Amino acid sequence: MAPIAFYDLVLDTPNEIWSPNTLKARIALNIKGLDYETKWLDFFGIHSEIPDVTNNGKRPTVPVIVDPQHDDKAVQDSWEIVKYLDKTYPDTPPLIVGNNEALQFFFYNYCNTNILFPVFKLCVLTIQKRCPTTAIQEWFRKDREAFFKMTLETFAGDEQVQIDAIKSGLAFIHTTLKSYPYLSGEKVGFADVVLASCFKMLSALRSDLFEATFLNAYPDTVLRDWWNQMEKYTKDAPPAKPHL
Ligand SMILES: N[C@@H](CCC(=O)N[C@@H](CS)C(=O)NCC(=O)O)C(=O)O
Repeated sequence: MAPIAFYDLVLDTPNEIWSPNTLKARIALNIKGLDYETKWLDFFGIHSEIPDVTNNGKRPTVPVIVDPQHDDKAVQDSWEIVKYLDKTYPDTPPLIVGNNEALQFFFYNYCNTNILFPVFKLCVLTIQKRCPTTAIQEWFRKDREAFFKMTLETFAGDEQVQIDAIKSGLAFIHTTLKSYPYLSGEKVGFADVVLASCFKMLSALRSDLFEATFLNAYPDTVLRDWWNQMEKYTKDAPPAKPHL
């Protein structure tokens, strides 16, 4: 059977997994053990190719998946992709478990504001430098500076301020993981997918800050133990099934 086509965003290093939005869809595919093939696009490729894939008139972004098992259905947006995969592949591990869709959506938004936003500030200058061509570097700076209404350097701000913000955003996450193996309870769920995408982004783009900011944010192994369970889902294919 043809694999699901999964569109991801590349910087200057082929096959490098780093983007927090595409990671949410990738981690979901990996937890579910679904077969997929990554199609790497740079920022310009997103704008030239995705409109023809999605045909929905929306601003082109990744992740997008195209599912050949279901009439080549195209789904855009990580949250929509995870809901689609749960519904379409009910025999795979569900990520929005039971009747908790709104709670998972709450955590997704919590994490975007309190963890991903400061992580993005720590990474933004690296992303800009590592866009694969000078033209894309210039476009990225212009586009984001117009959006944030300030220079990227001003937006990035003081690293310690971002690290402190992440630590405070992690407080109740840490409390939760002291009592449960996953943020979603006994089994991995979408909240874990969302947080893991932030961990992976920082470890890929700012490995110099990763341990101190996330793994050693608290003087115990709670966050490290959780990451040890999650990291295997951030790779380019589902983890190998154990031989029985
Ligand atoms: N809410 C969307 C956000 C997607 C998004 O912003 N993706 C970025 C890559 S990380 C993108 O495609 N940007 C294209 C652009 O900036 O023009 C999701 O979760 O899928």
